[in-house]
Amino acid sequence: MTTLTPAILSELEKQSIELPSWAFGNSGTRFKVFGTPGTPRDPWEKIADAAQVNKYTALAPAVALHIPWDLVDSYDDLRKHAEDLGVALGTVNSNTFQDDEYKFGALTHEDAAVRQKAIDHHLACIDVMDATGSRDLKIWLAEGSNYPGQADLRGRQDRLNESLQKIYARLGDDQRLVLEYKFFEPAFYHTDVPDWGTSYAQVSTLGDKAMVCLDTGHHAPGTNIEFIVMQLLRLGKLGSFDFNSRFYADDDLIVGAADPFQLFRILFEVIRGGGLNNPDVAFMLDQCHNVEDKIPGQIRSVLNVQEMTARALLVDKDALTAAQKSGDVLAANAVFMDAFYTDVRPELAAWRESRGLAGDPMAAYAASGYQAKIAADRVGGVQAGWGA
Ligand code: PSV
Ligand code: MN
Ligand code: MN
Repeated sequence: MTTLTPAILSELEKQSIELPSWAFGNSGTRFKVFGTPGTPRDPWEKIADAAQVNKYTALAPAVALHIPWDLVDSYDDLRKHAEDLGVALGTVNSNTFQDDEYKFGALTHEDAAVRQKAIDHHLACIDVMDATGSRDLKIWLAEGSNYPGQADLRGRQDRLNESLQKIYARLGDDQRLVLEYKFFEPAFYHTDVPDWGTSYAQVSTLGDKAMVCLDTGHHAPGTNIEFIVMQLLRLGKLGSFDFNSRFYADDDLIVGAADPFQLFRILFEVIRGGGLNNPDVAFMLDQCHNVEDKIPGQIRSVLNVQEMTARALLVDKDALTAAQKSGDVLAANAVFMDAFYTDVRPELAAWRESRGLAGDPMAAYAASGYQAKIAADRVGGVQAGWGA
């Protein structure tokens, strides 16, 4: 039985998901970082590995950078290297969470000199974007406090806004700033951008080129994330996603692994709100692969997004609307669940083959020998980790 219509397949064909360069480095928890043979030693090798994901899936044509983890002498050369491998350089992520000066904040710090250092880092990131051709500067701030009374909550919001204004003013006409929120960690009492409302309040004062970034792992357990997706799309301020999944906190596990139904619900609202293949909404992964191989971990991730997008596109919208309008609760729910429970994997495999791709990208990558080759070639040097 064919369920994926030509219209659905054409939507899926346009789908693109940006990969984070740091997913290819070693990562772990604060207890242990496990290395894997063949882990990239520099940004050039991270991009080469990311290109493998695109080669087997045709889903991941761009790689996001994290500065300074991905520091190189020439971003023009890095851009050419990526293009030679069939991918582009994407979002540039700033990093103001690893310097001692930022212990009590960066863009919100009491000391103007520290704030200026953090602003200058963002301006340097925009210089990188000019060279790489990247559109988006993604800002996630590790700022906040641990104890009630420790910080002037309101003063920090005001300083944050002043700092963001200065960064925003440096953006080119075709560049954007996306502000990512996270409700806790590394600060545990308050975080300066804890939720979508704060991010929205901040970016709304900046202008049209400032949007909200929604990381699916950055909410309190039980939060209805698809509602936030709906609201931000409704407000025209959903700039990007950091996709991952989690069981407890900011676990950064493979997207769709912990809760495929949540991924389905999110993608349904993306589609409902006109966000699918909308250039204003960037789809990105933000994941770590602590115990599994990184390249197949990323292949699995983009396939999970594709699969749940296909299922969300299957929802019979006319039947759903009719049931909603007539107040038929169970019929509406049944329409929704019918789509979610449809196994689209065989059809997606056949469709991939019809486009010259492997039906099973995981198996094709495993059979390619690439993993053994990088394990043999990349001996010596320092393996890149989360943070290098
Ligand atoms: C913070 O938890 C975050 O989600 C931000 O996007 C960082 O840039 C990223 O993780 C680093 O992995
Ligand atoms: Mn993130
Ligand atoms: Mn995170």
